[in-house]
Amino acid sequence: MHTAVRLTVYGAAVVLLAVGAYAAGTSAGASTDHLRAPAAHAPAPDAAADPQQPGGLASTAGGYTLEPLTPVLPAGTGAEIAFRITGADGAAVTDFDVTHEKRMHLVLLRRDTAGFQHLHPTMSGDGTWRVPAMLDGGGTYRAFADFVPAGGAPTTLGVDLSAPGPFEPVTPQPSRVAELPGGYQVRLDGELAPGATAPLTLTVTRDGRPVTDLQPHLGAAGHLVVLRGGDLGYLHVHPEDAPGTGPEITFHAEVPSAGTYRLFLDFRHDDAVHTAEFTVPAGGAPAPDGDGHAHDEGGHR
Ligand SMILES: [Cu+2]
Repeated sequence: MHTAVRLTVYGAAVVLLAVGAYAAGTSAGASTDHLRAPAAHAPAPDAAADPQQPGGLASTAGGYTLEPLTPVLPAGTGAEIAFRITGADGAAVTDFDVTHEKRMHLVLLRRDTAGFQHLHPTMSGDGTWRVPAMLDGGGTYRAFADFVPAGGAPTTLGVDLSAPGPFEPVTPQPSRVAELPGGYQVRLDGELAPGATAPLTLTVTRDGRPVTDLQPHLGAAGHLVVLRGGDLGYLHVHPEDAPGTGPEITFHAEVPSAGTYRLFLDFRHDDAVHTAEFTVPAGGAPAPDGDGHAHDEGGHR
């Protein structure tokens, strides 16, 4: 609890510093768009009391440390990620609670948010977790370990991993409709509002028809990971009610600040896991009211 508050205050200070530096450097030509950003971040004291702050920004929190054993990985297939979670005494932790059907969830993606993977490592007796991964090119990757130490609080720690070689950076544009292999389409409805809990509804169709036989995945109808653009702050999202079978999956999401968020939905259908990704702004100018044309490209603010 104390750690979370401290991190929050520190995060707010960094944001203010960054905004101050930016304003100083561009004061002559600053547009109102840029001036709006500091206002959106103003209620930092309230946010400090909000327990739902992004995780994964630090490799150490609450006395636990994510220690990568493979800080450099080969690009392509054949990579194996290995890591340990150590406690305050430096020893590897070996006792974890099961959450969402697993003792460890590892989310991996490149720093530019390409190549999202949600993996489930296995632990050997000495507390070393290992999992094969496929890195689609070189670059800096972010790995998030999402776990609950036995009897402890849900914890998300993050580290950077590197892969040698070139890559083509992606710059995701706002997008609420994901087209997937196999004829799947997933549409995201709902708005992210800084500091407020908002329902998000994801609707799955295949070849234009609603999918009504989704299979349970990690004990739910789907699993959603939300990351803040820019720093990849990792947000916990809570699914609504009991697992359904589609076509709609509803989550409650709360984002701590204005900005652009990346959302990754894993769902299971036809005995395979599919991933749909979205890019959604929060705060700032109100979006033009959606009347079903969420995927056209007129989303400039
Ligand atoms: Cu998982």
